[in-house]
Amino acid sequence: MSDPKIPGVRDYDAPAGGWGALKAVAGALADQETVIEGGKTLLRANQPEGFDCPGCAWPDPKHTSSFEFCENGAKAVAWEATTKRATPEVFARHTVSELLTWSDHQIEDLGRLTEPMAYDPADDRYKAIPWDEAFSRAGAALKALSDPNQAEFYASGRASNEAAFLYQLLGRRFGTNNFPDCSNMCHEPTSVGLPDSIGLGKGSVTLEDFDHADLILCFGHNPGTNHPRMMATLREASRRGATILAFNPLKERSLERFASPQDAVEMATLGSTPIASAYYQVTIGGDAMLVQGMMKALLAMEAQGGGVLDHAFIAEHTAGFEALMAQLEALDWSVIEAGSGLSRARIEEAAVVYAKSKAAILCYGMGLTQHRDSSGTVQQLVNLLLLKGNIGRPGAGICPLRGHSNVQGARTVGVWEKPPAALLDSLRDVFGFEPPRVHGHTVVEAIAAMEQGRAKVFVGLGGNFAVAAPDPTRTFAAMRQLDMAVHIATKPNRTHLLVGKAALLLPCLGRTEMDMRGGVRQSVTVEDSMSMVHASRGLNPPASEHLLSEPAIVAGLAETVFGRDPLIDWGGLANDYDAVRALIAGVFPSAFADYNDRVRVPGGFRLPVGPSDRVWRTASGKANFLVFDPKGGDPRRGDPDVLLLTTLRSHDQYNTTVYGQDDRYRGVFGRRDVVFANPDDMARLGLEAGAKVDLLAAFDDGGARIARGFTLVARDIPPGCLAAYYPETNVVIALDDHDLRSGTPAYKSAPVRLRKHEAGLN
Ligand SMILES: Nc1nc2c(c(=O)[nH]1)N[C@H]1C(S)=C(S)[C@@H](COP(=O)(O)OP(=O)(O)OC[C@H]3O[C@@H](n4cnc5c(=O)[nH]c(N)nc54)[C@H](O)[C@@H]3O)O[C@H]1N2
Ligand SMILES: Nc1nc2c(c(=O)[nH]1)N[C@H]1C(S)=C(S)[C@@H](COP(=O)(O)OP(=O)(O)OC[C@H]3O[C@@H](n4cnc5c(=O)[nH]c(N)nc54)[C@H](O)[C@@H]3O)O[C@H]1N2
Ligand SMILES: [Mo]
Repeated sequence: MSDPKIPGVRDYDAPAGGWGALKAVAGALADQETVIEGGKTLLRANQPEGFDCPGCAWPDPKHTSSFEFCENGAKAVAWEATTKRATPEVFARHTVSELLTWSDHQIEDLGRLTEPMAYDPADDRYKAIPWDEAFSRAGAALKALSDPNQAEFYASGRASNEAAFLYQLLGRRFGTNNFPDCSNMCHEPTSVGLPDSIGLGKGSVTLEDFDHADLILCFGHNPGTNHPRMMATLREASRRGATILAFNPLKERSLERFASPQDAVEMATLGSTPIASAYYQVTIGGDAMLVQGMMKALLAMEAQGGGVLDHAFIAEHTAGFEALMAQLEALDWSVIEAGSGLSRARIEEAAVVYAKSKAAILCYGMGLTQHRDSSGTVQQLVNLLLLKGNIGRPGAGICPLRGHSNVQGARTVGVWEKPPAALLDSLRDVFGFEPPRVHGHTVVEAIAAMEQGRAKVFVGLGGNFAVAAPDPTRTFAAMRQLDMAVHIATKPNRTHLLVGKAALLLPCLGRTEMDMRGGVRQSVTVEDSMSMVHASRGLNPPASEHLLSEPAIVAGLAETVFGRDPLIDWGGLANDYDAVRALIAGVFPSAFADYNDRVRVPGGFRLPVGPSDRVWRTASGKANFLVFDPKGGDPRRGDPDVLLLTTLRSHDQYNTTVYGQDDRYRGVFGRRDVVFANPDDMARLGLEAGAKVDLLAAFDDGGARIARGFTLVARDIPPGCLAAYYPETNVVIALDDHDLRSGTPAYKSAPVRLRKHEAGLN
């Protein structure tokens, strides 16, 4: 349906994967000048003796001996293992103000940071300083605070368990639980919603379960781009005869058809494997209604013929079934149809497929978690599974697709602004200090604190905080208020350039690089989406001789802040990650007992996951059916001219890292300034395909939050819905528009108005 007259936009007919994917890998390696080293490096990703791929948190297959091809893993590795360098000489040539005029791609494409640097306001440039001076400046800024809660310790999800554990220890020893982390923008509704339902904020399935499922439900995720190794699993399942259903407002190619680059026949014959057998284009934010509709249909089927629900499971393992039944009975189909954007007949059709299945897995991503009532929506997904006993048996369960490769592990080892009391008690007992008990800030709360001057020092362990967050108008200004920002990073990005009174860039090793500490080649460990913990060892020589590992940088900061710490031997820990793991085992004895031994077994080990064994650590001791109780209200406020914008990743980006300008599977090439819209909406609003439009935040009294100059592209997307790329459109996401329970910004349902682009305002 794309208009051929729009430059760079066309229909993409090929399946996901295939030759396009192979060509793209070659291109990524050449562009980053990593052809030879990168090629070798790639062969070591997700191998028993290699490094954990920084691309995503999908688990490794059992047989890690054969190289598993993944286009976007290759891009992530090439981007890190590049030969480009952002040296002090490069920073001498450009002021920070000048760099701020560059695109996100250009800033990061400067390459790897090579030396610690400090911002010099007199000259508006970052300049090299020695490590000891960097540590003492950072330490002095922290020590100057009158209250430890004036510091924010942000973490992105790439840091290893060892780095993340030391980081939370640093923050808590300092006296705060202010650990805003990328999880707050990502799967926080999973961490908040699932514990009330099943007693643990993590997925219940293992990779083996996918071999036994006869039905896989895919809600709000785009695996061909964001979890490409999952495509091998979905393809296997499809070939074996399992049914796959897709629930997504956009027709994502990888959920339709996939050609495996590993399959010689498929590649030679240009064949492909169909993935989803039916596609449900739910309206943006309509999933909770859709799932309630499916459950209502199941109850009706049960009432008619029976044999649909798992009554034995419900009786033995669950609570709240009657309340849910009563609520669903009272719920009118007209409300369900309006809320989901799907007809009763189609919802019943999906329910019939589910009713007939023997073992079902439900997967979900950001399309579910980034709305105003996402924690409650996640609980509806669980309800659907519980009705048929689909948690805690082979081939069945819930599968949240985590984002960053170690975001789940960082949370497990304590990067959590709302730490459970047991964690704090354990830290107290192991280390002999009293950790702070008051809960800390989420990302959104941290920005508000910075804005109001309640937070004065920001430390970032990776990530691109300000660009990932909503509302750059407020967030960028908040960064500039800081007394000190300390960025531990591999590459420069826009957040580093939003300087306040002082800023430091501390360059670190990446996953692909050899980490020599105390004369020993160290391994770190990570946890994937399915609670498997395994070791990761880089093999490349470091990008610069001045780089330090993340654990060493965190320990260096701690030594400066605490001086000779009688309780924690920071320097010793920085040189011996076995010793860090021994402490993790001490703090979490039931999960990490014999950590060092178990992680040396190839393939690692699985952390205890209660729901997998039908152990429910909830208040009722059962898995709870929970009634949907939305708090967010209608984001459109009943105004028919307000559309809901969902913000997406292209195929050529990793979050805020934009590798290139193509989004191959959506048929967009050489540009990112497009907005996909429903043709009827376009006609109704008097806008034509190819028109340049502005997206105005709908309920912005100040009228300042406008994303300007996007080209309108007609797409098969439900009425009232728009889609465009993140982070270019973050300007229209309000900071206060988030899931009330988890604080996760409503990045996937921003209320906006469209208008013809006002020339001259670009
Ligand atoms: N190559 C690559 N890999 C990545 C990342 C990356 O940027 N690039 N990012 C990593 C991170 S941190 C994360 S969190 C994951 C993200 O992985 P995904 O969860 O796949 O991320 P998104 O691109 O945000 O896509 C969300 C999908 O949800 C759909 N969607 C939007 N709104 C709705 C809705 O209301 N309902 C439903 N049912 N669907 C909806 C969109 O059409 C899209 O297909 O990937 C990780 N892996
Ligand atoms: N509109 C909109 N906004 C979103 C989203 C959305 O879907 N829509 N998604 C949200 C989600 S799910 C997430 S997770 C966040 C992502 O938020 P972040 O995790 O903060 O962002 P990234 O873009 O992943 O961070 C990239 C930077 O990490 C640094 N880096 C890379 N590797 C390493 C490493 O090994 N060590 C260290 N120390 N630094 C490293 C580099 O400097 C790079 O510039 O964005 C959120 N924002
Ligand atoms: Mo994420």
